[in-house]
Amino acid sequence: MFKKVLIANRGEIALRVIRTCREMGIKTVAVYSTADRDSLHVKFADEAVCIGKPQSSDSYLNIPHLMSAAEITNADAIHPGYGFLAENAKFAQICADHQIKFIGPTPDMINAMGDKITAKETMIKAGVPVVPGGEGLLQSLDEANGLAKGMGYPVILKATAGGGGKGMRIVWEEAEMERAYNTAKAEAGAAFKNDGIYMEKFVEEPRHIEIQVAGDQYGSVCHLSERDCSIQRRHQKLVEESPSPFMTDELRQKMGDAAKKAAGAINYESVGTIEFLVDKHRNFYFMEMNTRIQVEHCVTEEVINFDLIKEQLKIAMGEKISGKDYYPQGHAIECRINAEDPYNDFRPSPGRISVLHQPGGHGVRVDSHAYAGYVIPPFYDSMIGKLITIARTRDEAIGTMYRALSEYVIEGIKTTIPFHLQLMQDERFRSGDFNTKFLEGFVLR
Ligand code: MV4
Repeated sequence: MFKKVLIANRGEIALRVIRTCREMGIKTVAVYSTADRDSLHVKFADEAVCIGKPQSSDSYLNIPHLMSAAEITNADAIHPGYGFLAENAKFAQICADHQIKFIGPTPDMINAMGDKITAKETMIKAGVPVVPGGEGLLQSLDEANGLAKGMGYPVILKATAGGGGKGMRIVWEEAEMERAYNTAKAEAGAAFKNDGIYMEKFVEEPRHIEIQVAGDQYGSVCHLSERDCSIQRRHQKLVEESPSPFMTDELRQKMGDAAKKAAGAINYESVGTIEFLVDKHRNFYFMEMNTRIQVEHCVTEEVINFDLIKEQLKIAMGEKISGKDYYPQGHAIECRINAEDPYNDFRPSPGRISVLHQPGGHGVRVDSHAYAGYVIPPFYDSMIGKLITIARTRDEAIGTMYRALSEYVIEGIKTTIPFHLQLMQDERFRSGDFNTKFLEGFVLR
């Protein structure tokens, strides 16, 4: 049993972890940069340690500072949240070397999924469907041209060290290949210090549907159904929901089985997510695995009535999972409330929240670290909260969301609320007929 957990993160996820720890009788240590002195996670934790200057590299990404904070507070575990060091195998290893439990998978598991070609090879061996493509790294432009001719255009070039859309290039015809090959390689090299790229057939107008999984230290894995994350803009998710409006019982069974095979192939420990591309014929393909708790975990919590952070802590403490799968009851939708101007290309809008009224009532959950008077610093991501609604049906969850959004008052900064209000009234969104290209044609009025 953990006595004290240090949360190596900030914002709503730090608060989210503190909440569950308090419910479980576990003491918490918040860490904060000088820009986050007045943040709620600092106020709500049992202890708080300043770990440096505002820049993430001086604070939330600074491993020596974090380890010192854990040592002086005598923490026996570290929760990394999402982002920052959550998928950093070196950090997980350093925690292990200091007899501090990293609340997440082992460094080996992080590495196995961090390199996309390795992950794909592991999935092929495990019998998980992957997008057809070349085997391994591309060695030359000639090889790329030959491979693309063989499978037919369009194709996509991806960085093996990438993920989340960084360093990707879609190639529609051979004339574009040389440029795409060179820029993808250069971008990957600059962003990840690894310029390895690989090729896949480009799946057109796919949905992004991911399966939540959990595995324990004894080899059991289960799935906790899906989330539809197709409403994205420049690889930033804006809305997530569970169940997916595109899901059928048969597809859920197949994708759930594939997700368990994927996690089982690396003996996965902790909660994690298998991301799939799903085409219009309901063919699905492994895309990547997220070896962390995700922003959108709340929609799953609401439809399976289950605290995923508690589960993650219990697994880290060596508890067994039941091994049974979980299926959604009702429908949950999450809107990300960002300090961004949706009328101005979603430009960040940091600053002071002068007036705040958060919605409540039946079927409404707000996960946010915002309060009236809080100053959103410009140094970190712009998400200031998540609004989640839960109802019996998708239509009702959308209705509750529209009502809750219209009660939400945030003054002093621009937010994504007007975008979500329009989306909830959009006929195509309401019909469930959308894919990852949906927002390209969406005009805010
Ligand atoms: C693809 C694809 C189509 N075909 N791979 C984007 C993020 C990264 N994880 C992989 N991504 C994609 N990979 C093949 N073979 C389309 C995307 C993609 C995408 C995927 C999910 C959600 C939004 C997206 C937006 C653009 C492209």
